[in-house]
Amino acid sequence: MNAARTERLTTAQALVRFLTQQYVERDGREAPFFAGVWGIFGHGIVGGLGQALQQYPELRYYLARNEQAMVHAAAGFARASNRLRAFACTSSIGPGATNMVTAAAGATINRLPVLLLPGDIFARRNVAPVLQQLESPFSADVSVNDCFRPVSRYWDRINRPEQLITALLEAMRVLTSPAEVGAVTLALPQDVQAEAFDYPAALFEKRIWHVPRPRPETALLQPAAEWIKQCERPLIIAGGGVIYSEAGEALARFAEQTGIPVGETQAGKGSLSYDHPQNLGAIGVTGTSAANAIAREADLVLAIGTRLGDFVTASKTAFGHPAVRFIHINVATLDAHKHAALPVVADARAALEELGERLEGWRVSDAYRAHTFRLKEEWEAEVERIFNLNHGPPISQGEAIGVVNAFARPHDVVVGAAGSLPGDLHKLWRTRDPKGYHVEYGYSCMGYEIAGGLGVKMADPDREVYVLVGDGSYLMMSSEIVTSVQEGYKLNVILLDNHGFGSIGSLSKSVGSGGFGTEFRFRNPATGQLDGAVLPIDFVANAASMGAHAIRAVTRDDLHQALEEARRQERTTVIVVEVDPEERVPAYGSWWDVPVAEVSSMETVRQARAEYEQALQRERYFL
Ligand SMILES: Cc1ncc(C[n+]2csc(CCOP(=O)(O)OP(=O)(O)O)c2C)c(N)n1
Ligand SMILES: [Mg+2]
Repeated sequence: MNAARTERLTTAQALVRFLTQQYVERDGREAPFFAGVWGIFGHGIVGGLGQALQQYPELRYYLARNEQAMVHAAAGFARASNRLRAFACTSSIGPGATNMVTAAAGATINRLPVLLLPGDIFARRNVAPVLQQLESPFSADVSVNDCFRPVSRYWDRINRPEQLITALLEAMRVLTSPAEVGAVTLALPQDVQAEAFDYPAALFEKRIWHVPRPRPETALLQPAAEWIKQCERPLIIAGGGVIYSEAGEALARFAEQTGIPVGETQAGKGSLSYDHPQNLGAIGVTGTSAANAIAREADLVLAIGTRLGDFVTASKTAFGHPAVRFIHINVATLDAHKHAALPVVADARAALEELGERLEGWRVSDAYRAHTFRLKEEWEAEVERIFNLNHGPPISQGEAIGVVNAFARPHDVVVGAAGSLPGDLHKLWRTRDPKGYHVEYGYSCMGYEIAGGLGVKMADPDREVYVLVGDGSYLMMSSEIVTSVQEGYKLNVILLDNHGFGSIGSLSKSVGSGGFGTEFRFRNPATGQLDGAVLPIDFVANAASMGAHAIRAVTRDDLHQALEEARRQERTTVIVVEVDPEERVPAYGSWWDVPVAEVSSMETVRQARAEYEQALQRERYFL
């Protein structure tokens, strides 16, 4: 290799050339890291990155309809690929860029790699202010792209062509690190993108990034094994880290060997097949009666690869044993130390294997096992009850989920994000494949569903993708139906229409506000409020107008037939089902801290506040 050899390229051309040469390797399997670049061009990138993408079609360009949506698609793709593949996303300067901020936050919170390449204001400054420039009276070096700083795990602005050289290596370090991963932003001033520079040819050689499986320290494994041997009622919480690490089989072996039952977080659902006798299902606010009962009694919690967010911990009320202790296997120290856990900073699979060896011959008591099996059976009976309600029409959302679940094949994927669906799916969906459940619940971002589902489909087109979306989320962002039609990636979208924000409506009732402002109704001249007739929204016509095959289903049978019809379709199909907002899936012994007004003129609020103050007493510190 001649270190002095250079290639004269624009900054944008160099960037694209570099991206085509990045590979990742884990467990000896190697693959290109970038699947392409999503983008919506504007004056901020059309002559820079736009030109480079045209010149190098080996990095495929995907035209999206909304910048937020394309970053969701990129995040969905990365999650479905166990973070071993990713997309870059490029936008013009100004509104195109800031449209990406929401989904960038979602990617970072969900620990997913996405490379963001927003155009930026001129580095040379002389023509400022340019169209869409945010002017700051105290600095010429501030632009709207500074909004990406808190939502990125790495951020840089490429004010000179040669800055790209070091920035790209930093970007790749973060994007391929299981512990540091999140959105990475390289803001690209529009003049610099088009500027030529003599780049070292070595920058464009194939580069393989090894994705590590850090092994646990003996000094921590030893006490971890001791703690487990000393406890009587242990519980495993399986988070997304189990799935990203492809540790499902190691977890099953560990659980079978030790007899410890498992609860799953949203990101961790699918770690074990739903019918594994030790899988108690969802845990936390949206958890099952079985997992939540065991959490209340557990004297030791072995958390694996979870953020331990408030939905998992039921706002720190889930764990009731006075002497409960935590062991946390996690690649990220940020997570491993939560709840003052014994922080086993390591890859999930590596740690489970080594911990399993140290627990050879140890097992929970038969009485405890029998107890967990009983709870599991009770829970499965409850799912059957909900799936077979035969309510309405309008049918219940729970039974609609049952119909879709029974119809989907084991390796198909259900996708969801916000509203009442994540809770219902977390509880009810019977997952039979580690990649079969994909609900975005780190950011719970309305609008993720269809866009994220597109990314999931692109990651593995052999799977049917079932996007379950509420009417509210659909209205917020359904634009990527067009993109799915454009690219020939078929989605099955099941739109559950309850005429408004069912989830927030019931939350509003629980804080004493009676559902105020959460239903999709006409303004009523008599009251001045939004309590008129239900808004007539024709979702079937709306979906059809974007090129989807659209079907209305009223009964359970209709829904089943519509799913059959969708399976025969080659293009995205949207099935619209009205569901009864009053027939909800209940909560199972859990609580979520949503503050209630301390003083109010309304009796319902005062009542809710009194209950709230009671419930707050159960929140704990784990020190
Ligand atoms: C972008 C965004 N805005 C607002 C919210 C707050 N929020 C959570 S769920 C929800 C209502 C969702 O309505 P819909 O999709 O119809 O689902 P439903 O609650 O009816 O099941 C709202 C407004 C959010 N999660 N994301
Ligand atoms: Mg709704």
